Amino acid sequence: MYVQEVRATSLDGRPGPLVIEDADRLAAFEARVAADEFIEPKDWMPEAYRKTLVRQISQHAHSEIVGMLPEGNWISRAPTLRRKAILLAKVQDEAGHGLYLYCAAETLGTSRDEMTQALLEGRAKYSTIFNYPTLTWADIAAIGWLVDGAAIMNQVPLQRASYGPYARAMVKVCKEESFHQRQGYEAMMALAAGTPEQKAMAQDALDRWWWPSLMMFGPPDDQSPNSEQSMRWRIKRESNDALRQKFVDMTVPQAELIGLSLSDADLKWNKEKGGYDFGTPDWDEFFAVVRGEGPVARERMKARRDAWESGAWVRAAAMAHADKRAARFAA
Ligand code: BYC
Repeated sequence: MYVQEVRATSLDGRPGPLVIEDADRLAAFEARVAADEFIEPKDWMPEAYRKTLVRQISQHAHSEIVGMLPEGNWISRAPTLRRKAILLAKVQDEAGHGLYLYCAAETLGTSRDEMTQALLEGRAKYSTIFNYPTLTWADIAAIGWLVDGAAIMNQVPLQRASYGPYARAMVKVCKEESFHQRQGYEAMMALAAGTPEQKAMAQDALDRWWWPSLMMFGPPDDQSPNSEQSMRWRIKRESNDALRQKFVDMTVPQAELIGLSLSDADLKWNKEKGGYDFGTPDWDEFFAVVRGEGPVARERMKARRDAWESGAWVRAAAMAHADKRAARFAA
């Protein structure tokens, strides 16, 4: 039997213990991935693959849950009953996405408690986009249109991720995100066709959310330490830059159609490339937000911490109830 030493990475990015992997099993695993077979929870997998998945899926789950905060903040201030009903449904969907994703991550041997602790202690990340404030109603429209639009672009390829539970969770998530994107665009369209003040509010929201939306796809490919391995394992199917380009190409005509402009002097159609050239996001800002220095990062983490602490009695009651039922069945 051939063996191979693999240095696993811990959840917070520190080098983990040396793991001795069986080279035959590793080769069989890589062949299955290359043949586009799904890897399932009980299948053998390299430790580094498992850790990478826990990192990405848990961060994805945290993003869904933290992402409820900026929108939830506007439920009571939605301008009409129809908009309120739509926003309520959308925020509930995000909670559902978080739950499917936590469940998918749990199939890899971690627990909800461990993942939550990693978030609350700053060892696990959530999407940079949710560290920006929602100042006006138009921000809610912009989030639906741009943030959910970027999320779909990123998540459609994840439906073919090599890990079965993650890929399958993405199928339902993508269907719902598609509705989210459309309702956001429709709300933005209504504002852009409204009074001059409403149109100015829509334009202001677009100006503030455009660049952070481009940052959602992650750092440029040449500064993305995880991409190469994740692409080889077919967790990621397309690179950060490729998805960012697709998002720009999809969104520019949508902005034009409703008479809004994108705040990018370098934006122009490139005939040879068949896509738009566009400016460079402020990557220093991106890395600062990733480090936890975003404009409302403290408020977001405080809200999560408070929710976890004030929900402790609910978790304890649910566990006590489950224990009682188990004891009754065992008797
Ligand atoms: N924000 O090597 P890279 C939603 C980190 S929620 C924060 O390219 P990777 C919604 C990255 O983690 C949908 N951190 O990493 C919800 C890595 O650090 P670590 C959210 C970021 O993983 C409610 C380092 O930078 N979607 O739609 O190969 C309401 C280097 O990056 C970000 C997902 O979570 C970022 N934007 O690729 C409305 C999608 N970008 O972990 C809407 C799933 C990078 O090594 N995730 N970093 O310490 C992914 O597809 C990938 O993880 C990423 C990054 C493309 C984001």
